[in-house]
Order: sequence, then C-alpha cells, then structure tokens
Amino acid sequence: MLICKPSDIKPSDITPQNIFHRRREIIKAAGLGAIMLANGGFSPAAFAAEIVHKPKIPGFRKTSHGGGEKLTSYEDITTYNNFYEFGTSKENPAANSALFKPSPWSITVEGEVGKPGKIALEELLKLAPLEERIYRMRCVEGWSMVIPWVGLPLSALIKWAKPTGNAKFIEFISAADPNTMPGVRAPLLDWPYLEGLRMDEAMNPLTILAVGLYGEQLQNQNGAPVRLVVPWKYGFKGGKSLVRIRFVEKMPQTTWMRAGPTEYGFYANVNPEVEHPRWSQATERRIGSGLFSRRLPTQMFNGYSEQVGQLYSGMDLRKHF
Ligand SMILES: Nc1nc2c(c(=O)[nH]1)N[C@H]1C(S)=C(S)[C@@H](COP(=O)(O)O)O[C@H]1N2
Ligand SMILES: [Mo]
Repeated sequence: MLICKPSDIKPSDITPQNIFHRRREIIKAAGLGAIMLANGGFSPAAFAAEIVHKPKIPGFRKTSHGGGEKLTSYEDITTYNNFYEFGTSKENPAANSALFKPSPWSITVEGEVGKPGKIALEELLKLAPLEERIYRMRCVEGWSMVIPWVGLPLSALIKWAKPTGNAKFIEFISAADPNTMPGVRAPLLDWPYLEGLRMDEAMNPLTILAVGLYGEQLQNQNGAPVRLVVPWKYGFKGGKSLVRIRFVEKMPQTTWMRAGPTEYGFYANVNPEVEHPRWSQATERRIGSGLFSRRLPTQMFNGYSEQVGQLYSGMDLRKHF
C-alpha cells in the first residue's frame, strides 16, 4: 500500500521449498536459538511465528467456485499478510496478533436499516449455510494468491438487517483495540480501518463474509473471526475482524481513499488497464510460485468479469478507479 513496494519478496520464494521446510523442522526441534543459525542471522522475524492450526469448521459445503488453479499453501496464506493493525510488514500480523481475542464476537448493524442492533457471530453463522469458495485474490501491490475460504454470502446479513430505501452503500468497520493491536497505537492509518461497497456490489453472490480458510477457523492475521472477501477487487477492500457495518446513503470515504486519494479509489476493481500511479497493474506474482517464475497477466475484474462486469456497465473505470 502506501509504504509497501510491489517488489515485496517472501522468504519461501528465495529459498528452495525443501530447504524452507527443512529449516522449519530445525526451528521446531531446536527452538528460538536455531532460528538465527538456520537463517544465517537473516530476518528471523519471518520464521519466529509458528503457525498453530485452528479448529476445523464442521459441515460446510463445497461449491463449484474455483478449481483448476493450484491453491496457495496454508503457510503462505497465514504468514504473508497485510493487516496494518498489527504492523506494516508482511510477517508482522502473524507475529504480533497473538493477544487479539476473536471471541466472543458480535457485529453492530446500524444506519439505514429496519433492524439496527448487534448480531452475535453464532447467530450470523445460522443465516446461511457455510460454503467453501476458492477465490483468486489480487493485492494492489502486485502479488496474488488462491485461497479456499469458508464463509457465507454477505447478502444473508444484508437481508437480516432489512436496509431502507436510503441505503445505497455499506461501510465495513474493523476492530481497533490499542491493547491487542500494536499498529493501532501508531498513526499509520486513520483508525478504525473502514471499507465500503455499493449496495449491488455487496449483494453480489461472489461477495462473502469469510470465517475460515482451508476448512479451519481464521487465524487472527487473516481477520478472525469474520472478514469481508470481494474477489474481483484489490485485497484492501476485504476489511478484517469486522465489528460494525453501517448502511449509508452517500459513498463512504474509505481508509485508503483518505490515506492516498490519488492512489486508491472507492471502486478498486482489479483492472490491468488502470495503472497505480507508481506502478503498472498489468501483471502479478503468484505467491509461492518461486522467485524466478514468470509474472502472470492480471485479468480484468480478477477473472470474474462474467459475474460482475454488468455492475459497472456505462461507468468510466479510469475515472472510477
Ligand atoms: N482491518 C484491515 N483489513 C485489511 C487490511 C488492513 O490493513 N486492516 N489490509 C487489506 C489488504 S491491503 C489486503 S491485500 C488483505 C490481505 O488479506 P490476507 O492477509 O488475509 O491475505 O486484507 C485487507 N484487509
Ligand atoms: Mo493489499
């Protein structure tokens, strides 16, 4: 984003996979001292956070979404993150989020709705069957992943909230607890993190609230216990650890629009034809594919044109970037 460069490189891309995993075994066996040794003193932070698996989610159904593409490894999905509430570098969220408590949890629903109030996570999970959705994810920084999310359509919560005729947009507000989120104690962004969607984007069946990945509950660093996933938009639209959604009449001023209005627009649709002011968006690097692998051509709407293209018919997507 503002601080990150498109050239961010993961240790697993530099190191041959087998050595990377071997090194993890060494670290596991010998503890912290070995980390420095195994890495030759280089960047121990990336290896310090041992990822402990989360409880399995029972009874979600598989869907036809995704398929074909190779899934990004659990390791990469849970250690290469953007979550500025826990720091600005990719390994920070895994390393710094252990104190964050994703339960008990509820989401406050407010604004232009017939049913304002709070919904507990347990109630939210009953609004629609949980499904696995394998989605391509594309970050504005120029990298991408393929993630098997578990979640439910956002439309289920919208229907529960009974929006009024004035509800044209939805704001999604993330947790901002300075006691458990060290990044929030610094003025990195205008906290709390706020994202927004137009109502028809929010109602699109591709838009989900994710509560898990690889069949397990979300790790804190991925936005536990519930986060937005909008696969045809750049990753930053997917607000994490949501505590509040607000139905509004006017287009929200999102956190990234406020941080860099010339760099980050409201729509943030994946669009290889519209450059970020400081770099091209024509290609992407698939995380885990190796440092020397070819960059992939980025697809319009991240490859979801058929499902979402009509939402933007008649709009000038250079102006509404
Ligand atoms: N609250 C919050 N949500 C956030 C962010 C953040 O910094 N804070 N980063 C965004 C960005 S830029 C990306 S690419 C995705 C990354 O999600 P992942 O780490 O689960 O892959 O989360 C998005 N959601
Ligand atoms: Mo991102």
